Amino acid sequence: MSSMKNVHVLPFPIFQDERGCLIALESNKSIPFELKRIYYHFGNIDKKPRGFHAHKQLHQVLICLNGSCKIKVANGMEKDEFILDSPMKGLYIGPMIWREIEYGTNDSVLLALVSDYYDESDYIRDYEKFLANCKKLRDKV
Ligand code: T46
Repeated sequence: MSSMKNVHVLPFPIFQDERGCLIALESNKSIPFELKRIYYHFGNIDKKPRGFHAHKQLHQVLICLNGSCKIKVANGMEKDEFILDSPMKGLYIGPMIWREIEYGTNDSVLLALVSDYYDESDYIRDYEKFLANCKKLRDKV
């Protein structure tokens, strides 16, 4: 369990019977925000890392539906990492968290449930800028 604010694992309730498993996720309930967008990563044959940015406002839940992914996170002070290797859990990542994604297998499918529409101006894609913004926020409080 991470102590980092704005990052935590969400274990999902599962309905399992002889037909297999079903997980149902709802906005503002199992997903801790109003859902506006979904996207997914797949077909990463060479397992090239993705991410390398933070979001100013966006909330996301990442779920690995197939294969496995390592999610590395940083908040400007601490770093942590999580393995997602089951559709039975998600990783919540809130605003101002740098994320880098490594793929354990080339058939990994990573689903993202997202709190807002795509907006490039919400991204911080430069790590030095990210660190400077984190410091500004810390100095404010
Ligand atoms: C994140 C990590 C985990 C769109 O047009 N709409 C979208 O909703 C998204 C997510 C992307 N795009 C376009 C923008 C780029 O031209 O798709 C292209 C690839 O996006 P990006 O380089 O941002 O992909 P990742 O894998 O580095 O980052 C994505 C998400 O953008 C990001 O929010 O947290 O996955």
